[in-house]
Amino acid sequence: MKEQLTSILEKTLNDIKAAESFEALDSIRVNVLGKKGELTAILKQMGKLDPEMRPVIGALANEVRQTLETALEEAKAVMTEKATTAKLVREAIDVTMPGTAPVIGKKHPTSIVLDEICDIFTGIGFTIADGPEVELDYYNFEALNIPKGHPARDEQDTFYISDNIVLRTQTSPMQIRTMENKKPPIRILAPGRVFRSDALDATHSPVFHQIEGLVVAKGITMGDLKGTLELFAKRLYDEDTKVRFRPHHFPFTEPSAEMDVQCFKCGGKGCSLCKGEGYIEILGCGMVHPKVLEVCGIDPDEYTGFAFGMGLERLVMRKYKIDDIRLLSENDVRFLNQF
Ligand code: 2U9
Repeated sequence: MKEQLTSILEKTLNDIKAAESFEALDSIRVNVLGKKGELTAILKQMGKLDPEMRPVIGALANEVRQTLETALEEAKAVMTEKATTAKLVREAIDVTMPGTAPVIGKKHPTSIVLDEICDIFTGIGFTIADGPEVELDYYNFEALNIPKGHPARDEQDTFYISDNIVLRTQTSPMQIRTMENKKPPIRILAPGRVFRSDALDATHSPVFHQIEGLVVAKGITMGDLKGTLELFAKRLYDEDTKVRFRPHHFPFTEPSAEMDVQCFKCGGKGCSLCKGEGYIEILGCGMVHPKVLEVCGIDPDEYTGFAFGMGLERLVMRKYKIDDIRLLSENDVRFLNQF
């Protein structure tokens, strides 16, 4: 029995050394030290021994049990240490690595130009006016000297909600509403969405943005109009930008004009951007028609004013050389990420 105990001790110590997992250690513990283990089986044969041998073998058996339990604990501790170290290495975070920058939104090119233009005019004393997109025919046409049947109505293909309600075709109605409710001096900028029943294609959209301006006070002249709009062009493009005014006609202004800026790409020589003209049209303007002042209760003999209007997408497309207006409303991030 002594030899059996010694060989169990040697074999099991070797098995413990060779074990590579907690499960392996556990099965050694069960197979040797468990109720049905090898050591327990030997101890059950103690009754067969001579009485004087029992204490000797019992002591040896306890010593073997103790040695094996200590060996199992130590092996488990070493295995635990190794597992912890491996986990720490595996899950280590290099805190010196640069963080992953969160993807942030970008300002839309139309908003960039809109804000630029609003800043220019608020910077010289204009206030921003806002108003309804669904408008009465009166404010969109009649009050602007465009009575029913006037050819200007045909030019502007209009979305009619009902006989007297339209989707506004320009932001002028806000200016009428302001003149009805506010005594001069008036200096307002009216940006906003407008609607025309044009088919959507590379250069037309049924929904686009307009920015209109209105100044009404005593003694306002065409010189004030030209000076204000020239300053606007120089701040929007650059100080050397030249402007020119060409006579035009609008029902709500008299005299009327269109303002061109010298092509910022070729400096006036003529190129693809300005189609060889050397100048690019950016807005329409004129002195507010006396009938428009009158209909708002402003005496045209006491007050005069000027007004202007520009298509925002047109300016954005020129500035960023965008050849398809649909890109400005399709929310394609590959396009928007460039700004
Ligand atoms: C009031 C009186 C007059 C606004 C004006 C224009 C000239 C003009 C177009 C530019 C391109 C519209 O987007 S567009 O198609 N507008 O050329 N607009 S004067 O005149 C007003 C506005 C309000 C009470």
